[in-house]
Amino acid sequence: MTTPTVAAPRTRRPRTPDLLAGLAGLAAGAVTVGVGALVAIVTGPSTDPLVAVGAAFVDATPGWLKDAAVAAFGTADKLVLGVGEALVLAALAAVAGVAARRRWSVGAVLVVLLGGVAAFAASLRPDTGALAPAPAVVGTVAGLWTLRELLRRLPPAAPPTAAAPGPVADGPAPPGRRTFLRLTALAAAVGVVGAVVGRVAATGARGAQAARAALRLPSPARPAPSPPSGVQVAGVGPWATPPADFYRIDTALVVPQVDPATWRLRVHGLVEREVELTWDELLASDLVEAWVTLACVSNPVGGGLVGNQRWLGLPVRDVLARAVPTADADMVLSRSADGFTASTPLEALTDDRDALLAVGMDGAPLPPEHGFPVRMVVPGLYGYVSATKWVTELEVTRFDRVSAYWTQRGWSERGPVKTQSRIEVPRTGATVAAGDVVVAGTAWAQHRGVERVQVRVDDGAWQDADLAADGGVDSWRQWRWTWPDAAPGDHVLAVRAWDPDGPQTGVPADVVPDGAAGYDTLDVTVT
Ligand SMILES: Nc1nc2c(c(=O)[nH]1)N[C@H]1C(S)=C(S)[C@@H](COP(=O)(O)O)O[C@H]1N2
Ligand SMILES: [Mo]
Repeated sequence: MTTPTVAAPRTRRPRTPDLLAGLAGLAAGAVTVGVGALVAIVTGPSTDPLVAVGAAFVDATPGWLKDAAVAAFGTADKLVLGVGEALVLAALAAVAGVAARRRWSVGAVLVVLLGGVAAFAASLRPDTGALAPAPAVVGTVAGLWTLRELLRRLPPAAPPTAAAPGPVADGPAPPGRRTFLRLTALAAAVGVVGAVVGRVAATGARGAQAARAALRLPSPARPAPSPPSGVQVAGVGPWATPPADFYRIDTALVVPQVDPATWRLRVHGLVEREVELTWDELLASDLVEAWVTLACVSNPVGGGLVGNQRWLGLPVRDVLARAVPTADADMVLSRSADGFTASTPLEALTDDRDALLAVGMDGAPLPPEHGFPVRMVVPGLYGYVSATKWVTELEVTRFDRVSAYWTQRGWSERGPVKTQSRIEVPRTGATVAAGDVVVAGTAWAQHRGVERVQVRVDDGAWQDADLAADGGVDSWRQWRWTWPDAAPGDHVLAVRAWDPDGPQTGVPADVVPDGAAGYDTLDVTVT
């Protein structure tokens, strides 16, 4: 049975009720999110429905997409994810409102499904307990109730007439409609305030933060040598990266809050005896300090996902020596409070390099986003296979038994840092005056050492640059070269660094699966 439409006059169907129902859906969605965030103050930041769904999305993201996100948005990738998630949720909430107006059960099922996804995502987080689904469940109930109450107050549609189609266009809104809009705005406001208060309370001045503020780190048994004068070349970025400018890369949508008072490091697996280390025991041990340059495997040639700092911590080999790895072990899988894992060759943690369970950065406790209270730092390896932040567990194991977070997503299981160099002076696209031109930058070959840096102009021969003072084999090294008699015109400069094995490769490689390669180049105009 079909309705004959051919002969029907062109009357417009009243759209307004759908629009208003969509608004009601949006407001109810805001209430769901806000109430969820408030409940998450009690149950923990990673149980917040938005955070939990975002985290599940991050974990399900294939390596190439993560790589593309970091390439496109750098360290703003989390913000972009949050905004995208909010837009998708808003659209679904509006659809649920419209559906519920026509058939309550359809709208309600959609809302419950969304809530169910969030509850499930929260229960999957490794750092949440039995109450993990609570914020999503309570938020969903509050959202459903809001939607129902708002839809009950939906003003009746103005009857369409053929002569003047559509509802009242101008003049004051009828009282029913005004009340509805006010209530909808109120619900939306409650939701937004709840979300903001919840988020601030969950990540703000809580246990870990307060503990950090009250902390004083012990002095190292072996302090780092102060860097020799002359490590810094004028115009090049700071040799010691200020913590506030230090790149941040991790999968955590909210910074894990780990209270040192309850922190434990569990060392287990292929060991003769399991070891459990408390914060007090860690601080009472002989701590050492070392300058180490940390680099991200996602750093493109010439990029900024690399930084150098002075770390304070306990050598990992001291902890492993207490546990005594068995002869068949070849890897340590470190695990963080929020479930991230990294696979580090056992050898890199037991040889004489300064592989640390770090508690300090730049003479202060680790900033929360850089792993407070304890993280790993291993010279010579990319962060994704070594630098676990908020670390709570070391499982001594074998590469052929388990694989770590990024290895499961297509990245190499081992990640030695590739020798690299970049040009920082002059800036990209710069115009310089003909004559002698200073070219300068940074090079790194952690734990092997930069032995030489060379610069090439166009297709000319490689020229040796001057190396700045050496701050240690695990730190990057700055360099400077004077380009004699630069001639007017457009030129391309390239740089390459040498480690003890020879020059870095000039063959370009993508960041996947084990780090970018190729020469950093600079287009410059000489006038
Ligand atoms: N818990 C945790 N630790 C982590 C990561 C992570 O996602 N979670 N990312 C690693 C990666 S890929 C890098 S490059 C370094 C970055 O450390 P930073 O943010 O202190 O610079 O942390 C490593 N440690
Ligand atoms: Mo990384």
